[in-house]
Amino acid sequence: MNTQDLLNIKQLLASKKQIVIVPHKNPDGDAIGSTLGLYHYLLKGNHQVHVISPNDYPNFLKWIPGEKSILKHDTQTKICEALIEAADIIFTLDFNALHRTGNMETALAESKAIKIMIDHHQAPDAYATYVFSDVTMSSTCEMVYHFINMLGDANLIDAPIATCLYVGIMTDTGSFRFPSTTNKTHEIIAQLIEKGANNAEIHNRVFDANSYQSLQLLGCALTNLKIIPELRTAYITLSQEELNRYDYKKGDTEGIVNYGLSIENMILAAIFIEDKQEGIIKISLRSKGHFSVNDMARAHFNGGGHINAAGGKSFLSLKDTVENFISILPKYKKALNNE
Ligand SMILES: [Mn+2]
Repeated sequence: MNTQDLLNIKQLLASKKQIVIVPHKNPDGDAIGSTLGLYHYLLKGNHQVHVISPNDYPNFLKWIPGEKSILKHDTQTKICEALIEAADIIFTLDFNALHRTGNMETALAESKAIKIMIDHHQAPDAYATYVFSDVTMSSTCEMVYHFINMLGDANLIDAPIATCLYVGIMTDTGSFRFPSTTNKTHEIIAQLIEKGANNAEIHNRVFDANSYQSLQLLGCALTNLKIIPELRTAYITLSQEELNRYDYKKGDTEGIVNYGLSIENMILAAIFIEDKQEGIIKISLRSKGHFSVNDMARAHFNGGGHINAAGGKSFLSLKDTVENFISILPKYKKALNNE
């Protein structure tokens, strides 16, 4: 984002505006944290601000300051579409292609509002007037921190904003351990604690929110885990029947894919989750080092993401999806063994 863009945005925000902030569908900690962090900041500018999520999000995020004000497009479609149509400015956070908002795509595309993208995924689409895109950033929350700073408003960051931004940096960096975590990330985290983010409490609220059933589901996933040692790959499957058996709730499978990578020598981990309602297999891919699951997801699984974390989907059955995955792995043998 260049100086002229920043000046324009500053000018734009100098008078009262109707603003809508949108995260991607199935929002995670970074999507909810960044939209709410920006929400609290913009409210200080006397604007009318609404966060509109395409759909619901996991319970472990349902305590973040301002969370109760989030509107959900899938259940509150009319009011959400009216707000989108009336908006002067629409911020899109933690995604860079409008189809990532599911059924909100058309309303967003048709809106005449000035669009501002803040995002750290690869290959942004060209729908926004102003684009703050940086794939080296740990999280969109880290970028919102920079955005507020670049507008000269670091002094406006208070405890609610700090708490929101802390959540997304923490969840997108695997609690500050992924390679995207830099010294700058830690400096920002130090600032956020200084401004009032209660780090110990935030970790407890996000990570110690398991239900008995969700731990049983984790047990089932770990029982299903398979490894292919010569291809340094681990994968997990969860069928719809298994999800039902353990009373699956949104968020219960969050992070399970990472267990595969915790096995010695593994470079690639995948989880395949059957979703009978949508008629797809949801796929999450994780990797270590230079092996790009973003490339793999784009080439084979209708998805994408980052080098070490990506997602996709398959329209085959669960069994056929796994067979397909196993059949393409040998192509990557050299890359997997070079790590
Ligand atoms: Mn993110």
